[in-house]
Amino acid sequence: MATKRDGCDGCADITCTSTKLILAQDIAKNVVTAYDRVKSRGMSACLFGSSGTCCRNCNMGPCQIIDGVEEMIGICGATAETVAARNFARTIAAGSAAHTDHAREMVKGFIETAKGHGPHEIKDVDKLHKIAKIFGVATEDRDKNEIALELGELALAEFGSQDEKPLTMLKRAPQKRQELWKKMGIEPRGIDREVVEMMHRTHMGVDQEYKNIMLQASRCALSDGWGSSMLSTELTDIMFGTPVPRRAIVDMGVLKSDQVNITVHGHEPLLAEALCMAAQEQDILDLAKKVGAKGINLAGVCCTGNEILMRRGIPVAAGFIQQEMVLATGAVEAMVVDVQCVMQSVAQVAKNFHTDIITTNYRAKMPDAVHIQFEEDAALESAKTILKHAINNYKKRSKVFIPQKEKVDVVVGFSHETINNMLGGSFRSSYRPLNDNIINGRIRGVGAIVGCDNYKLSDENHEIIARELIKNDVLVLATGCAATSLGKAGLLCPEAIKFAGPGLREVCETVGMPPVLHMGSCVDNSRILIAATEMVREGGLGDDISDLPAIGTAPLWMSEKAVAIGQYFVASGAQVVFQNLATTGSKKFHNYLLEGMMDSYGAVWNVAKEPLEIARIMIERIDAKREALGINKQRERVLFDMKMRRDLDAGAGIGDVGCTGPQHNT
Ligand code: NFS
Ligand code: SF4
Repeated sequence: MATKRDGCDGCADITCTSTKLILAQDIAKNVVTAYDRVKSRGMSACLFGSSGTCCRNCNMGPCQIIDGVEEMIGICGATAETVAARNFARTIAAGSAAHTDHAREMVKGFIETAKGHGPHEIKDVDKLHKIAKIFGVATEDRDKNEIALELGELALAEFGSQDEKPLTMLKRAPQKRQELWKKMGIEPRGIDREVVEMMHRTHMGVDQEYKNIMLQASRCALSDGWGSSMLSTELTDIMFGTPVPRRAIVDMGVLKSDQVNITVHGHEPLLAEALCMAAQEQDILDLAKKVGAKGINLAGVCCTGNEILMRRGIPVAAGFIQQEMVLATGAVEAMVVDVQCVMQSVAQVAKNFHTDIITTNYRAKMPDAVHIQFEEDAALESAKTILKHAINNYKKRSKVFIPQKEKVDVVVGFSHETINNMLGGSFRSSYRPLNDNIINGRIRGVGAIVGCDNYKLSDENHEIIARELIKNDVLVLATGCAATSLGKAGLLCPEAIKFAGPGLREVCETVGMPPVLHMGSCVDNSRILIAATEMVREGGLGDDISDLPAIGTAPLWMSEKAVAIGQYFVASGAQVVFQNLATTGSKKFHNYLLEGMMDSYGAVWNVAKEPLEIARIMIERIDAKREALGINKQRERVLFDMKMRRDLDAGAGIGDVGCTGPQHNT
């Protein structure tokens, strides 16, 4: 069993200053964290598990396969490549399922909103019209709720569709990519169906040809990226507002010593939005006063944090690896959780304090937590019940320690629409200036840093990669816990342009944007697909996503969702770099991911351990694309002429938006 270290002696591998400060406190002395568990396990993992060649898909096994050793294939004859591909594909199916179940809830919430039920309303009518058009829903002379209802029902039908016709959002992709998917027979049909087919095909005795397994894995992943995740992002934007740039704070120091602190952890913004609304109601504020608190302080953890950060400017207290630490401050009255990335250990950490873990979703319960079901049809009432429970805990609070390192401002809210407006101006918004600056070489290319953090690897890796990229004039897009980590590192503010290379700095300075753009939560990686498509459509950078000087990485991936994202990026033509993949046990299959997929998709998976090596691969791939496009020569420095400067100045830079600040403390 893992034991707690003395003080902070063993914290050398923890890079977060706030985490170190908290763990060094007396009040945290009995807190056992995942860092301790990583240490006490000695980090040794089963060789077969970590190389992808352990199969327990039937009861003749488990079979541990050794590549190339004849007597070490499966009892059923399954080879290393079959088993590794099946395991990899199942990881993708699980990741897609998580995004899909989340998205389904958002679409159902959207339909209820369109019906006029619940506390929310249709906020972004422009986007409603845009998405309605994609779905063939008439918009002229129609009430917004009527349009939304028809759209919502069509969207919901895509989950269970049994038609052979491709998902509607696929037609947003570049024409050439759509044709490729069609030719390969991997256009996703029903969103749920692709997960079911993936599970079926990886069942004992079904698909036993690794390339064929990966065709379905691509279709399943595409049903996530261009299906469920994209629906979730777009319909959530329509309901809660498309993010616009705003300033906020990211750190555990956002907890307040004189307020009721409630951290919202998980993924579905319906719960978080309802909590934000309920926290502003007078009866709730009165109750907080009655127990002696000055107010209610909501703070986000993980992707739910990113959702409310992007749309409301509510601070993010912690990314994935700080979820236990935020409780170890003793300052949290309740951690309200829904689904995904919530570690079972938080309930044990909470036991050291007055904190309650409140589970809210019937799908996700936990021993030692309090369950208060969040009823979507009575969202505000449910949210109030949850808040009241938290407020009542305030009186039980004893000693707290809130780390007060210098707080770092972040600027967030870079939806693909924002990027469009910022660069092109709101009246003639376009990706033209971005494309032009890539073509003339001021911006070398685009690098996406996405995904989780992971206790087994240093949190600093995100920062090292991002710094190296921006230093080399690569514009960075970030989502998920990677974005939180880059925010804490101070790279999400316009001041970070001092770390950028001269070309990128010049563009960012003129527009007033940071060199690292926070695009949202993990489902919002679908925004990156649209941004990439817009760049293709704008012209001058090839005619498919695979032609763009752009590449993604999820260096500290932990969740199965990250692998689903990786595969939908690759199947969409965007290369990815991961720190490791559990596929090395089959040479054939591993090489297929790293090289073989290039012929089919024009993109592959890359693997590199060290952060600087990851950055190097990203820059090399970007340069290779520049070369193929014939724009590598233009990188000799071009100074802005007055016309270009004026054009960029006309963009809706963050200077125009100003600081909207958090809206939760009253
Ligand atoms: Ni993405 Fe979000 Fe974070 Fe990773 Fe988990 S919170 S959906 S999976 S750990 S980025
Ligand atoms: Fe072993 Fe084949 Fe069963 Fe897998 S499916 S456990 S390889 S017998």
